[in-house]
Amino acid sequence: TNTQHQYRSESALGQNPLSCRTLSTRRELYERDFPVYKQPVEVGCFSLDSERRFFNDSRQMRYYVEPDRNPNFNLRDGYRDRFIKRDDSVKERLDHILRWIVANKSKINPTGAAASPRALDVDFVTWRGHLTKLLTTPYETREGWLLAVTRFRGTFYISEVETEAAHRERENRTERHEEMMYWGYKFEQYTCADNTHSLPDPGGVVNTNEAFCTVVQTRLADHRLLFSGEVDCRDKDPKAPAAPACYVELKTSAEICTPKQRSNFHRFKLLKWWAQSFLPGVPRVVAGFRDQEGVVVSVETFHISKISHLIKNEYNCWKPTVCMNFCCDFLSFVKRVVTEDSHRVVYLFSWDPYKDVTYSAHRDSQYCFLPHWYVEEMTR
Ligand code: 0WD
Ligand code: CA
Repeated sequence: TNTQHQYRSESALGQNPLSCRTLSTRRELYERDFPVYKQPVEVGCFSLDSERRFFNDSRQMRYYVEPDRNPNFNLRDGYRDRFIKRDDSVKERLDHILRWIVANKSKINPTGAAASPRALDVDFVTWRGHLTKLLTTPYETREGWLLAVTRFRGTFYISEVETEAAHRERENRTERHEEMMYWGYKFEQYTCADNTHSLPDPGGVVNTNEAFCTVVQTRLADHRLLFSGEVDCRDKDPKAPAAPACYVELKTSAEICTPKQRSNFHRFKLLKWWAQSFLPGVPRVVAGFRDQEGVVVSVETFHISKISHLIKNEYNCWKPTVCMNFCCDFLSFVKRVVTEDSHRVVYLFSWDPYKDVTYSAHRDSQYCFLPHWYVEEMTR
């Protein structure tokens, strides 16, 4: 088995195993045993208010109120007159996570590590959403990605850069697409209350600046990870298990009417839903299925631990082990490539569907993303 393992890890490194300049994303290369992925532990949280201001607390936490199985929620309500949309041309990069780290340094460093040359006791800091993209890469056929990596005091920071294609897509969205992006947030408003005793307020304003984010620590094989992800709401029962097990992810999706639609839902949607919630240890997704007019006609709960069974009957379907092994090998690749430790250097990893992952290095460029306030705070 050792020989086999070596064979696999070498063939994943492009045509010439000695050069190690590229990383293959072919699924077959990642079909091995599921890697160690430790139960994610919540080490903190933060909130972004209606003006996108950071708070080192859970003030934006919301509470799940189970809707009717067939609720007839109108997701188009309020789009014109009760919607404040976050400015998505503002690139926040890792800033909110870095603010959380500065405010909570003692929580992630073992006591007495102050004198150690390593500022943080983790290998990688990133957004959960960036890891989701890595997990789904072996199955992605449409959208590529660009991930900027800086090694600073021994820790690798990973921050996404918008691709040309994603930029064009964002600037040329149709009115229909703009409105459909609102539907997911409107569903949250129908199913979330501001506190444990209150009810959802569908008559209120939807403001997408507001967010509650969890910060979790875990380990994938020998990679120690610290990442943050936005959480929609939590179980309002005070006896519910501790975070992240009490969290609920909310989704909307087109209603399923044909076997073909069901198959596509299993093959593409459930992959994204599984990857996103499995990473931080969020155990369930509540899905609102909507018709063409944006009316939620049914609601269903999906347990993340059961999704891999649901998809087993699908021909040529995605496999959780391929997702996790690819992510693991990508992080190992980053550790091998990103050798210079400097906040002024960015290694840009680039991937397009049906291609290998490649990289380039940039000093003092537009890609630098660690803010001065962070570098200063972590250097003294
Ligand atoms: O490129 C990105 N994805 C960036 C995200 C760049 C810089 C910042 N962010 C941050 C924001 O601060 C936001 O609060 O994204 C945070 C969410 O991070 P995440 O949890 O890692 O992102 P992801 O898992 O992709 O998305 C979770 C939710 C989405 O819910 P659905 O159910 O649609 O997956 O976060 C929202 C969205 O509601 N969301 C975002 N919010 C603000 N900015 C963004 C974004 N760029 N992308 C998704
Ligand atoms: Ca959601």
